[in-house]
Amino acid sequence: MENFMPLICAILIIAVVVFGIVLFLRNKNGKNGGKKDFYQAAVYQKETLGMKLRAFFAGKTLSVQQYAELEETLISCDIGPGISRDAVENLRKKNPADEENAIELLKDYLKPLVKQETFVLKEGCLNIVLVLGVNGVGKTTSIAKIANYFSSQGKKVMLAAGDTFRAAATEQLTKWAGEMNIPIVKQGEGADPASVVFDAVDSAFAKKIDLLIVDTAGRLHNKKNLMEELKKIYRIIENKGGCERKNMLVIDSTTGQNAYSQAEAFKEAVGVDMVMLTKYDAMSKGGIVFQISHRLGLPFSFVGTGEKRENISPFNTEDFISQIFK
Ligand SMILES: Nc1nc2c(ncn2[C@@H]2O[C@H](COP(=O)(O)OP(=O)(O)OP(=O)(O)O)[C@@H](O)[C@H]2O)c(=O)[nH]1
Ligand SMILES: [Mg+2]
Repeated sequence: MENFMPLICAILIIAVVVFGIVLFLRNKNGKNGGKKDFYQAAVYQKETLGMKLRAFFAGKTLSVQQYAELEETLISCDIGPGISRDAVENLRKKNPADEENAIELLKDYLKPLVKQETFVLKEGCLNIVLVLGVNGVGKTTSIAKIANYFSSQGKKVMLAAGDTFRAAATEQLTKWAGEMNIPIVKQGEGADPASVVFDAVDSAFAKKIDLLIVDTAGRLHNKKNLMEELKKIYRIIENKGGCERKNMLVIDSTTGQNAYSQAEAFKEAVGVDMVMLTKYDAMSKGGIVFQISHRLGLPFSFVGTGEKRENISPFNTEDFISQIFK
């Protein structure tokens, strides 16, 4: 037995080292090999702005230093340096009695910065919504949600598969259309999206559709290509008519500062008339909404709160503010 002791010790040491390496790699990459799924990500960000602020105040009246820290806290929630500075300056002047009072004052200050605009269909004519957004934000899913929202109100809805860059994109939209039993206009992978949209608008007029929703690619070979393609699609919609045309930008609420740059880029390229905020389920982030709405002047129209087609509501600023300060 004694002869085997060094061997047993060596095996034990190797086992401990291998176990340690495996644990380290799992922690570093996450269980899915680096891909954090949405709900995992949500767990990491469970703390709402309200919770952060209550912990921060904890019964104190604030010193100059603490007002500066409060500003940092707001910035860390993606509310942006300019808005955060002004909000804290306003709060300092009002000299809140306690943390709940401070939170109410902050809410009152921030509420008017977020524009809400309900999207209402014009009656008896063709409304066209062109859906914009970078890849993965939830464009295709949001299209299914909006389609379901209006078709369950008895409106005639049609989809256009304008993302011809990925084969799976058209398949995904076709699946949604099939489930909802609504028509879709599509062509093969690699087809010219402008041509898909051209056909779709003609077909929508012929079928007396109330709402045509156009899916677009979120990524092409580069950003310039994407924006040029969107401009081309936009021009077709503009030329062919429709009584109401809206460019709807989709923003993922789990994204921070980058979402602002996305909004700026799409606004500059083709204009943005309304925004849909997605993945707002189980999430408390979304501070970027203040910057997008206030600095770029864009109104929010819908909020997506899950992966099912029923998971959509008209955006409501009051609810949004209550949610993030919960
Ligand atoms: N939890 C949650 N997931 C969502 C929501 N909206 C979309 N998703 C999910 O986000 C992922 C990407 O959604 P897509 O609709 O394919 O996004 P996309 O913008 O069309 O992506 P590309 O076509 O690649 O540009 C999918 O797994 C959706 O189920 C939402 O409101 N909540
Ligand atoms: Mg898509």
